[in-house]
Amino acid sequence: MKAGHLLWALLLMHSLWSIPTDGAIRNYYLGIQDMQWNYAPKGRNVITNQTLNNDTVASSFLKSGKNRIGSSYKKTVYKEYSDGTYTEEIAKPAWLGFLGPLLQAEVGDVILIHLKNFASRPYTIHPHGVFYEKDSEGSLYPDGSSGYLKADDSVPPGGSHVYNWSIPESHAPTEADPACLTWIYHSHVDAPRDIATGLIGPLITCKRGTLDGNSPPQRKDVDHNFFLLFSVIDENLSWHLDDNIATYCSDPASVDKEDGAFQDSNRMHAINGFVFGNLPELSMCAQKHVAWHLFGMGNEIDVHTAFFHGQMLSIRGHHTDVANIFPATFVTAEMVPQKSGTWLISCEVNSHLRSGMQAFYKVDSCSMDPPVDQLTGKVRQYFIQAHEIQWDYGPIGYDGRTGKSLREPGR
Ligand SMILES: [Cu+2]
Repeated sequence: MKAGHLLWALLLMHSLWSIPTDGAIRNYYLGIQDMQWNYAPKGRNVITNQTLNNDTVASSFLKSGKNRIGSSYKKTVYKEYSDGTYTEEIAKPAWLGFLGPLLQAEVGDVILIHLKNFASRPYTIHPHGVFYEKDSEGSLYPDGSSGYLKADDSVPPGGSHVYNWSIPESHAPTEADPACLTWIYHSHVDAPRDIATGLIGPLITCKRGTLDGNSPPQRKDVDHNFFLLFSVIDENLSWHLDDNIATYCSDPASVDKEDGAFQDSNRMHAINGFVFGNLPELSMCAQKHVAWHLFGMGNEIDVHTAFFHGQMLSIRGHHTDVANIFPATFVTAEMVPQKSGTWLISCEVNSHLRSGMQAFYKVDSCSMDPPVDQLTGKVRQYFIQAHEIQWDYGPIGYDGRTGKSLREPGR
């Protein structure tokens, strides 16, 4: 080993182990890997139960053709392994889609991410919601750092880096916060393109005593823990766009990458990378405590209103049934489902709902007795009929501001 390399290694070891912790040291072995991803593995619109041949909207995103990629894309994602040999992959729930594995820690803990890049471009891992120093930020920008402080900024193909993150009291959930806060991690060499390519995953930081000692740790305070990314994933930004055109379009030469209709066909209105109800079932028991960790990423189109049909959510101490999600916002919602059945989660933004941003969640009774009906109020009846009417948006007939008639042509 050259003297310079030895110095780097020593400085790196110093930076890794010098943070004192009274909590656990949580090691995660993450490999960055290429994969093929299908946004609609069931091959149909599950919400309307239509085949693609009978559904012009769904097929405009999902059917491949002469100059259309269709439902499958090459992506690059984070995968978790059991140790530093990166040979045994740790399974994750199917509903997580292409998201990376769940990372979790308590206040006082240190998270060590052993990242290895098996893909063909430089990538990193950059977290939200935890403490890190310059050697563990994972973001490439001109911050004046150099030497070993720069090694985290871009991990080349075949390279690796250990990122050291911690959860000091300054980053802890407050008394008024839920037991675990919702965060994410993602690659940040070119963040918009890295994330569109698939490099994003969930992270939670919890109050002390929330996680049990199992591997992986389970939360003691809730019965179910779900993570949903609402994002119009823009495959036009993916590093693999040219690859995907070459692989999936039957006449790649006919593709015009600047064509608006082609670009629209690659904007996948997804929840965890699934569209049109293809998200594998999110199952839970009635009367149990459910934590929903919701987050958004993307562009100005990524204004999402996630409506959980049939149940009530609690967000920041308020009851609601819709969660507001914007790019890089992280929402922790709690639910105690009251009624069993299959229920819809849909983004209420019209064009998003129409373009497939919907999924099902299933509440089973799990032999839990329903709560005793304690309603003591009145029964209030309303008799409502639907009518067709003629509606006039300007009944006074003139512009109230200018006084000019609304009826004259050209006004
Ligand atoms: Cu939306």
